[in-house]
Amino acid sequence: AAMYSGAAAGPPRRDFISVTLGPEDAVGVSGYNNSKAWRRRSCWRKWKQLSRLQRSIILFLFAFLAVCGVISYTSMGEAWKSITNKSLDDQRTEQEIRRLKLANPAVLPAPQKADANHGDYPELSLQKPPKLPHVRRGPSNLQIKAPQRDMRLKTQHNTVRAVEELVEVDKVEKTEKSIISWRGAVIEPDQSTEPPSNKITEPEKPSSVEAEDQKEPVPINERQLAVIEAFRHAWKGYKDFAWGHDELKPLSKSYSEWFGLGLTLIDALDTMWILGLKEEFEEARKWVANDLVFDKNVDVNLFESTIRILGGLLSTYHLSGDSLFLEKAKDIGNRLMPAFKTPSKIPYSDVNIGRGTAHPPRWTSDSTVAEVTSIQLEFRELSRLTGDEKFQKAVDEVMKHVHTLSGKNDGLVPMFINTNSGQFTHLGVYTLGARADSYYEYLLKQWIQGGKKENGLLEDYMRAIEGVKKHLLQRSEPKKLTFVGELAHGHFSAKMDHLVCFLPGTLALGAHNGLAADHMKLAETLIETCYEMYAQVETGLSPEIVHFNLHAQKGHKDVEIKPADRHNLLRPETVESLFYMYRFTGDKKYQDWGWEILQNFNKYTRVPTGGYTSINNVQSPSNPEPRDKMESFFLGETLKYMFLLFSDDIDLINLDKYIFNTEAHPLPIWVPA
Ligand code: DMJ
Repeated sequence: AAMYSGAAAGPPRRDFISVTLGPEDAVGVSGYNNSKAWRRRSCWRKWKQLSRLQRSIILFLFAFLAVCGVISYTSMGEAWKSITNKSLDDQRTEQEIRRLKLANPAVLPAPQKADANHGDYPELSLQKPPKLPHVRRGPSNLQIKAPQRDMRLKTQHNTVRAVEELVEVDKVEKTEKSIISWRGAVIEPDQSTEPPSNKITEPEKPSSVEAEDQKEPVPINERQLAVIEAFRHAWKGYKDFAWGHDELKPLSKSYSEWFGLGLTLIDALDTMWILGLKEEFEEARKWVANDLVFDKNVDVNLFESTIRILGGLLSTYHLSGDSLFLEKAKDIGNRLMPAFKTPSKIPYSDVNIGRGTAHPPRWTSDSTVAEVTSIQLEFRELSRLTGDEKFQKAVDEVMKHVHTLSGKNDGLVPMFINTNSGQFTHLGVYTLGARADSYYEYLLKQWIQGGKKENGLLEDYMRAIEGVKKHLLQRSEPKKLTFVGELAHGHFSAKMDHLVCFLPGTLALGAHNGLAADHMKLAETLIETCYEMYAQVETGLSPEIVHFNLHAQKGHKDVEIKPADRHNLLRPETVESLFYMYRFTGDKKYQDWGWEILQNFNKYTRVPTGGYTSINNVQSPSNPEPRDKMESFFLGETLKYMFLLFSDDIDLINLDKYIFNTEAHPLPIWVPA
């Protein structure tokens, strides 16, 4: 404005009137009293002083500004409206998030925790699903991701984005959930469509000792107490009348000798350990320490002394950890070795453990097939414990030799083998009973003992079971019980030894170890038959041998008994199989059947003054004709399997850690290197 002052000196021009307003303004400033009337008047005067052109321009400018104002008002109103609506939406979204959070509280951790431990929650589960073998199924996987979801909600101010992320996370979770169930369907072994017979599983590591130690002890139940009572009663008879001798004669209150090695006492050692009979065990241990001497001029049967004495000492060593039993096992093992000095390396049946000489029975140079092929578990274990491979070498050679022999019928073996030629003799007769039984049992059990690697053994076992199915299975009348008969030169005989009742248990053990599922089916059928061999008899006790009726006859049951076969020796095979069946199926009927059998032993074979006795006539409840002998396997096997059958503790001799020898002595399954 000061620049224009010089211009005011020229001719007066209306355009410069505004410049002359300065003094007025100055006056006005000095006399400023903020009066509205004064300002109105002054403005109007000034307006009047403007030219028409000036007034038109100003009016035009005002009109233009007014139009602009209206336009911008409209667009700002829209913007405002949208802002207002958006915040309402946001409020709803937050409610939705809260609702979602509450709907799934189990998988969401406490929010503070998520914030506080931001770094503790791994990112990987969202990005990378874990690899298949380590998949933890179901909620545990979701638990790992849940904190991220919550964390994001807490740390994001933009709720819209939070919702987007929530949807994304849910999508990932849904995908992962379905992946998990899909994986489950594929990897579940029981849903496998692969034929189980082709499945040779990797060696399983037995569960750790520490895990067992941490376990709560499972209390002993009523039925187990009844077994303990029965054992004590049997032991009382042995202690009172047969201490240190082979077998109790409970009626004559005396004893019988077979090898003169305290057979019952050694056979019963691990049973006492398992039943928790500490006092009795300690007393028996003292006898072993002070009185058990193998340096004796006595002939022993290789098989019987291996399964009862060597097997009993080895298992007691494993259970108790007491090296006394290992020393004794080494001693008897060494003394039995001369049996293998034969032209064929198929061992002789008898050994003089004092002289170190061996020989076949007087009437033949044959050995029994079951005998020479059922000493392997024990000798192999002795090698493992002593580091001396001679024991294992000797018995492995027998198995390898038998594996290659001709004379088998679809895996079924004859009953005799010659110690000179090494060939089977008496060809053409096939049974799963006496003289062949434990050959089949030990094929499977050696395979398991050695960590399921010796495929020759498995091959022979699988082939033999096919042979049983093809040649020896028939169904009886009227109950259509499946039984295992015998084959003699092409003729089927409906005869079945009680000894064959080991088979359901062995089949079940094989199925448990990954073999064909139809083996388990067969086991279930056969154990029913074995039970009927007791249930259909007047005393509820099985005879030594039964014949099954193949044709229905009025008034006849499935089971027929010949006078020469109606004795019962307190044998274990049926209770043994009941034990396996109960362990693998959990079906209580097997326990109930075993309970019936125990009660019938108590009713017909218990001798009041101590001990139990074999009987001559299972068909006569009024006079079962006691035989006056308690076999060592009644304490070594029958009562042990009863006790285990009634137990619900699968770690009481865990079948994935131990393998029972044919005299019920548990030996460890070798842990794979
Ligand atoms: C036991 O010595 C063994 O179980 C053997 O395998 C067969 N005979 C008796 C029991 O019956």
